[in-house]
Amino acid sequence: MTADDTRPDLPGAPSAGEPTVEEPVEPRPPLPPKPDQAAPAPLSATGRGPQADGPPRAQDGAYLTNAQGTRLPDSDHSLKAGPRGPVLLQDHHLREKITHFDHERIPERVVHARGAAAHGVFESYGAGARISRAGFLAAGAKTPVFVRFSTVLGSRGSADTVRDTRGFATKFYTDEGVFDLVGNNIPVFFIRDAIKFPDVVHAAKPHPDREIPQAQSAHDTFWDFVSLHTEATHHTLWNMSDRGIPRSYRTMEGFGIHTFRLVDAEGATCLVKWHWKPKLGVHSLTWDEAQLIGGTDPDYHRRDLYDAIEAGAYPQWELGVQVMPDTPEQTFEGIDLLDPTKIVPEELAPVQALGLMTLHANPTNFFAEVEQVAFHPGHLVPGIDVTDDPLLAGRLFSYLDTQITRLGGPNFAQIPINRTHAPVNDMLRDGFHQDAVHTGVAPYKPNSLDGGCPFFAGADGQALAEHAFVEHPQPVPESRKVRELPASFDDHFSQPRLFWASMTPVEQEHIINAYGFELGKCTEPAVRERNLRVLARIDGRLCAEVAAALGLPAPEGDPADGPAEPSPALSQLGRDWPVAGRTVGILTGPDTDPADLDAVRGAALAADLVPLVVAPTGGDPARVQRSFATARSVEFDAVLLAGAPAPADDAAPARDARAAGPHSALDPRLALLLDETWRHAKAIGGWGDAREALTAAGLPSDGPGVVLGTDPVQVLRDLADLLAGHRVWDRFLPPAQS
Ligand code: HDE
Repeated sequence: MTADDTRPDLPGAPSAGEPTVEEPVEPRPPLPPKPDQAAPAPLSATGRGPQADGPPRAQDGAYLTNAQGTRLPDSDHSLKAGPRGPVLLQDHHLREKITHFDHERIPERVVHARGAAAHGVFESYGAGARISRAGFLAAGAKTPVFVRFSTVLGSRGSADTVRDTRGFATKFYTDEGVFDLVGNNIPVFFIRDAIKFPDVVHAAKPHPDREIPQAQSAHDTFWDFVSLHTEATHHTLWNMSDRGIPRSYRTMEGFGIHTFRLVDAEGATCLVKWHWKPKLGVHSLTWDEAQLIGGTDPDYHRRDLYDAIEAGAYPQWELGVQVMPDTPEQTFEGIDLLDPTKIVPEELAPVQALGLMTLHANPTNFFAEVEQVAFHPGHLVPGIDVTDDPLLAGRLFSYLDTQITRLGGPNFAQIPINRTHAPVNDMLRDGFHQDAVHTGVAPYKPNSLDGGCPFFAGADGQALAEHAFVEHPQPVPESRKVRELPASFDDHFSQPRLFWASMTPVEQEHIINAYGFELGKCTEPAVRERNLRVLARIDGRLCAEVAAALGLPAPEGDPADGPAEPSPALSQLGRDWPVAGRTVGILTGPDTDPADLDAVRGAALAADLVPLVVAPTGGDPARVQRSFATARSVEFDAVLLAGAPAPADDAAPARDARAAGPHSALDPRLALLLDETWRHAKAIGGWGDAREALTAAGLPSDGPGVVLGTDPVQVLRDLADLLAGHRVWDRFLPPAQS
């Protein structure tokens, strides 16, 4: 007998000498497709080890393995002493699987936790080469980009359509290194000194005792802070405007906020403010829509971006700059360019286009790319430099610092999504998550042991220095150490007045309602009253109407504050925009003529609209995309009544009490859909019995933004014309004016 013969049999294993019975061999399923190893992951020369130049090995081969590459026959049962026995500590696979799972989450971003992102390309027009030596601004240069959009206040799982500022952060993988343009969709900020950032964020985040409300500014601590710290007034006013509730990430402007300094090949400088201008125009939701969507589709903006890219409707923005002379005062037309609570009106310095960005690919893996991307305003390239804006100075510290906690150490630049496309030869060594296998013995300078390598740019002649980042030798003002801001920063109200004066009556109405709602949610009387005093300094009517909504007396304004010159560029109304990618709900009934439906669908697709056909109970998915049970008006930018209204069906559940009662001739869900479409000022078209349907829904068939006709294709064309203005703004006016 050998030693092995004394060993007890393992459960399930054949005993020695016992004949083994071959399991019947089932035909092997086809192997899963291999991931495309040539996928465009940014490459790095940081590491020179065996796996340096590619994404970390993952999902290689057809078989399930553990983290060390050993194949596994079972990952569904832990190792036990018998089927009903205790689990054995020696189950190293169980321990690896559970341990890894336990550590899957990383800390969410302290702000901007909720976001969505996409890959794309930036194509330079060449105009920027006149003011900056940045290579990616040269004529014809094409630079890969990754853009992350975000809300600011909410946690990772919060709703997309909350009233908030949106982040608009772009990583340019240029040949000269990474350039990050970390901007927002609002061109000013709450504070002007980074030392106040923890204060404003603590005030705006949920209350520390119960951790509510989520992703909202409508609570006491936020309004307490902004009323006491009135430099926040301008940003707050933008938040209360329609800019706080964008229709889509695709229809948002982006702003770098701070003034940056561009440096050309000869060393000449100018001061600029960055702008992203969406090709689809700047559009917003209505507040009612935003709230409905928050419930029906909290992922609305994320879905909208991904769906558009999947459908080939690639969103585009032009990158532009307002160019101002780099004078010793760093002011322009009396505006302090170092003050991030101020804009430069476009009428004073027009935005000049430098290139076009197209987002054309969705992320492959949300965590690897969207969650791990690390932006930093200090990621600059030659030709782009910072100014002494004190808010920007703090950001230059904060973004690097935060990644060390969030991404677990100082080597986050090696994570594939963060890797530069330029060769890296740094002297940064070791640390958590070090992927590179550095060679050589002398990661210090000067050295002789590694032959003096790597060399400084310029050591080899002027040509090398051309691609080096050299800080512009900006003179530093002679002064003394103080904890102060310049007196020019003291003006907190001239630009809020300018913004208010630039809004159309509809936009002003929305702002009044937003303040009424937000301050109405505050429970501290002193907070409401103090905010009314702030509003009085912007505009008497704004203050009076918000006070009326709160049932409070309106305080007097400051007579020293006169009216402001409007900047028409700030209004979102009054222009026509491309309708590509906008959705049209086509509401059908049992008697809808299929030929009409085909014609109108074809015409919609030809106009680059997205037609979504709604039938009472759904149908063939190739022809019908929604049923009355799954459709909600907020999904559509406009609706068409394709002839026959669907009659009320006793069996159909009324989803909304308002819709059920008076409109009994219509299916209550259809009546609700029409009612919301009307309330949200969206265009309505129709033919055949559409007029009766509208009447049955209690809506005026001859009201603004309603197009009825006999030719379905012509009706669609008229509808598209209305859509170009985004909404039927007249519907928001009081009845006498509409
Ligand atoms: Fe940020 N900000 N911020 N911020 N910010 C962050 O960095 C910070 C500010 C902006 O999609 C954090 O990686 C300070 C202005 C965007 O990953 C953090 C100050 C503007 C994003 C941080 C500001 C922004 C962030 C959190 C005041 C518009 C999301 C996680 C001095 C120009 C980037 C992170 C993404 C993210 C700090 C003010 C835009 C903590 C200290 C002004 C778009 O580092």
